[in-house]
Amino acid sequence: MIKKAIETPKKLSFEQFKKEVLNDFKIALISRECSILGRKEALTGRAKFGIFGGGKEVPQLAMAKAFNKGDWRSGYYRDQTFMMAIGELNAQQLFANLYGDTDINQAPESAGRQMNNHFATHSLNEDGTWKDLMAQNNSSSDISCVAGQMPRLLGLAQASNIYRNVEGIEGFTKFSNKGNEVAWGTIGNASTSEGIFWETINAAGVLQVPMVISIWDDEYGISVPAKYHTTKENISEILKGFQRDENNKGFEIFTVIGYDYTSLVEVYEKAGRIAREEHVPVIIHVTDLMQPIGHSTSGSHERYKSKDRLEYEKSIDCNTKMREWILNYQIEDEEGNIYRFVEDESELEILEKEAKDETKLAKRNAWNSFKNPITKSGSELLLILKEVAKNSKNSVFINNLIDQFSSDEEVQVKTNLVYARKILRYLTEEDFTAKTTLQNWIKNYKAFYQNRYSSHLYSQSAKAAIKISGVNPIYDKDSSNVDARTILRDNFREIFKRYPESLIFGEDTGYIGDVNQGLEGMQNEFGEMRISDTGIRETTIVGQGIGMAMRGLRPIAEIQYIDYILFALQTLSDDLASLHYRSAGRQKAPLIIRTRGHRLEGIWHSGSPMSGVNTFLRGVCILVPRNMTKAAGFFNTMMESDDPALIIENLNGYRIKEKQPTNFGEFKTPVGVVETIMEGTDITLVSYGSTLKLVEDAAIQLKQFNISCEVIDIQSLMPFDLSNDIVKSVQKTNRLMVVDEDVPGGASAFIMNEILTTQNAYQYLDSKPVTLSSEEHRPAYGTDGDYFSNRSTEDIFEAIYQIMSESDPNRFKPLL
Ligand SMILES: Cc1ncc(C[n+]2csc(CCOP(=O)(O)OP(=O)(O)O)c2C)c(N)n1
Ligand SMILES: [Mg+2]
Repeated sequence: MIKKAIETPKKLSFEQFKKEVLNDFKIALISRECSILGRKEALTGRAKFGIFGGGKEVPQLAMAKAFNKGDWRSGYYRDQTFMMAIGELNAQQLFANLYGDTDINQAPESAGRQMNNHFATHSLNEDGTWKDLMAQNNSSSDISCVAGQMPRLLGLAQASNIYRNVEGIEGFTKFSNKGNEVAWGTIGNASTSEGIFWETINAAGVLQVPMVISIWDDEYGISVPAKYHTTKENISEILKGFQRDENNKGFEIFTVIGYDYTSLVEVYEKAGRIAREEHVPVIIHVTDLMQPIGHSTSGSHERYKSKDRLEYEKSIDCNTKMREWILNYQIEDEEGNIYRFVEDESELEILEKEAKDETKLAKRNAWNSFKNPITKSGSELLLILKEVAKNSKNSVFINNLIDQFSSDEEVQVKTNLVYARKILRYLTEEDFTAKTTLQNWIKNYKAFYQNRYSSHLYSQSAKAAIKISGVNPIYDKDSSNVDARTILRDNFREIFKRYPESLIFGEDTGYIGDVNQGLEGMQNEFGEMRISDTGIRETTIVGQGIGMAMRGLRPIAEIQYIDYILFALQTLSDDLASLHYRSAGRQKAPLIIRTRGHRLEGIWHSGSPMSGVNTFLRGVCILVPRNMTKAAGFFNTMMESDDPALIIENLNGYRIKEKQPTNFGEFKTPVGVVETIMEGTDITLVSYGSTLKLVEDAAIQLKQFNISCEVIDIQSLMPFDLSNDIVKSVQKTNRLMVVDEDVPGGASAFIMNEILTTQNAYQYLDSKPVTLSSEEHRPAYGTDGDYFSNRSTEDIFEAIYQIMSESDPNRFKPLL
């Protein structure tokens, strides 16, 4: 019996220490076994692809020890051991994810939507409401693009700063305990070459956020060794300039060997403490890691690693090293008693056998859970098909397909559907009960799985943007006309008052109140934590927003001009837009991106790349208000919603006069709803943003030529005209023109497709439907550059006149 505590990490009694070490080792063993068996599952075809965390087990055990409830992880595909060690992943779930099980209870990461080892915990209940994030370990949902986890990591960490320092949000106890939460990032050595890694590091140093970044260094990025990736082949060496000192804030940087269990535990404990207590970011460079089974199932590393290298890697395998350490460990107390973890190797062999057996069982269970519903449906289908064959004149062909179906061993939902749908084709000329049964079976089965794969692109909760009704602005009798920017400003003031969890940040957003003064005076009123300037770094501005929104705050991230959104497009598209979808509705980031665009005059500061954002950002509401009152209304709507949104203000609209409403903070522009701003009978003109003003002017001028235009403001490109109002207009006018300032075939093509084919307007047309867009090149500089690049009122006038002239040349003689 051990009588006294001896010197062990964390001052545990020896028995506690031993228990913890052996428990850790078992997790490492199970994790390794998962990697080995998982690889086989992919190579034998049960899984499509596999990527695993073998060779990086031990440091992840240490990281898990320093991780507290309420903390966040933002990492990548190697972290299975960590997820197991914090209790958020077991072997069965790992295999369910690998098979692509669509049952979220089996495969909680993404319910079959992502490749395996893209980890996630659930922040949301099934109805989209927040869980108590302080009562659980949190992992933000991974993305495959290496380093893509970094911008979000910044925001996850920054949320702690906000919770610690901003007044009025003390009650947000589901999300934070006075900002004591750490965001833990992981990244591979090779991925540190990505620009967003450096952008995030710099921003984290400036912002002094509680993040701990682990760099798992196995000296390779797939087949490419470190000498092609990293200057001096040493990431912590080149990061040294970020080290804090007595005079300057910065990072704390540690380097630690990846198979040295006790040093790792010590370093992680220290790192966690520094980040948590001091809100200082920490980098841990974990060296001497390796890949026991190569990079992924796409290839084998024997192709590109020399024999010597492979031998060397074996010699530094962290699991083997930990095993040796356990075996050789002994400690003596003051009375000369010797303590060991195990008496001899046989104890470890038992542990190893247990790990193997448990993993095998977990794999089998996961496979059965994946397979059973599919084969069960297959059996049901088979009965229906046999009945169909009995009744059909084409039974020879059908029986042939039934035979193929019965012997088809592929376990996929697709297999069932392929045979069912092929057999249905043989029944086009026939009518009997079994046919109806088959038709219904196909419809229901397909709908069930379609939903499993396609739900939750947008919010499905009570706060979905499309469920929030519009509220009109109210005007006094003596409402005056004011500079439109002040409408935004006064509305923002109301937002910041109503939502203490709201904040806005961006380039020139804080001190001067944005480049167009839409936030004039707000920093004075609400403080620098909430209204703040950032560095020039669009991607991490968005990352701040994503991370903070995932932790219950309501950030508004400002991208100064829409032209520069391209810098952030990767993060917006890969991370923000896909978050709710890829987590099957279990994570959300209700972030608002504020930007300004359209018409200024110059290749940049003038763009309207709407087709780009509209295509890349499915999952985000794309809102294109025609004036600042409409824009303010969209901010109010989106603050009530849990969908993310991009709101594009008109760059040339800030100094235009608009009537001042009285109900700031309350009027709401509805999402997915168009507005008819001029009624007419000859042609429907559809546009959005600043072009709309030109369309309106042209329509007024055309009145004098007896051409009556109906002008519709789209307002919301995505979602688009949910009640199909545009087709109702075309039904009346029988003519259609879409005008915008994107490239030809850009957003106008999307809009035209929606109207003609989704809304079926093609059947009401008497004239060719026309799109009028800008030139293919970017808009040239100056007034004339604009005139020759974008469409002018004259262009719009003539294009409409031309349509009318073609339909009635006698009445409308050609102009040119
Ligand atoms: C942006 C991006 N580029 C390329 C890839 C393809 N890719 C996947 S993993 C990988 C290597 C990553 O190496 P490293 O960061 O060292 O991590 P490791 O796999 O070695 O742990 C590459 C190039 C990707 N997923 N994302
Ligand atoms: Mg690597």
